[in-house]
Amino acid sequence: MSHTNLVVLTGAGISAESGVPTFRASDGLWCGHRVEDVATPEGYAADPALVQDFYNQRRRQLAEVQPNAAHRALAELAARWRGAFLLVTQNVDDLHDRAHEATPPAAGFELIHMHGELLKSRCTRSGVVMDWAGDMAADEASPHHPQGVMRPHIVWFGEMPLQMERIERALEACDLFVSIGTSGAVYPAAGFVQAARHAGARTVEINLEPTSGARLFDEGVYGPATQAVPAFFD
Ligand code: BJW
Repeated sequence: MSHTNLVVLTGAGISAESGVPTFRASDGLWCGHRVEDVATPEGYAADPALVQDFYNQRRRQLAEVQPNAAHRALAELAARWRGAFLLVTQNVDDLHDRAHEATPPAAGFELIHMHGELLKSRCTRSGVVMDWAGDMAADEASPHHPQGVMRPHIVWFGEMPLQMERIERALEACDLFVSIGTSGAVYPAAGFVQAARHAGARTVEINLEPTSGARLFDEGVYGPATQAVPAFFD
């Protein structure tokens, strides 16, 4: 490929074949919960124990899943890519991290978890982020601030996604943008394709099926990520 500035956006579809559930199920529930009850600051304020339990359970599930061929194909690409490569994931799992640990990337690669990370927690007062060290209680005291508690390091609805300035800079400079396994239902990630188009990038959607925003992409590659991603980057 003759491109040098690559931005890849991934969503739940890339981890689906590893056994991590996607978000937008037909029954409107996500792991049996209404999204407003567990993924909003209001839901957390109303019932912190329910929200901590939900995330504790999902953290435990992570131990049972492994990166799949799509994560590995991106890690192999990052090892051989001679340019800037920003991988922005909306996923809070650590499957990209594990794939890149197994196949270290070349210089110029960066991974951003724009919606946070399941295996981290954050002090509500100081903002200090810590590695998760076992199940968290509803009122887990923060070691960083006398009035702080440790909450999940997750970007809930209505909160600002992480490292947006860095992502916007990369989109302004990119010449290839590839969106993998995301429905494009959640902003600001759903708007990245327009920013990439504005920069003059070639834009590609890889997904199980065309999404409602498919017309915004120059190309679509449809099929399970474990087959479509390695084939596209081969
Ligand atoms: C496969 C596959 C296989 C399956 N192979 N493919 C009205 C209009 C516009 C915006 C808003 C609005 N009202 C509110 C907003 C803003 C809001 C928003 O977008 N809401 C929408 C619902 C409309 N956004 C926010 O609040 C965000 N913050 C924000 O906007 O701040 C202000 C701001 C302003 C200006 C600049 C910047 C910021 C925060 C969003 C936080 C999202 N958080 C969540 C929860 C994380 C917590 C957790 O995990 O516990 O993040 S929501 C959930 O959705 C999660 C995901 O990262 C995110 C995206 O989902 P994703 O990954 O696309 O998954 P699915 O399930 O939707 O799709 C999977 C796809 O894979 C499907 O297409 C399948 O076909 C495919 N697939 N198997 C390939 N094997």
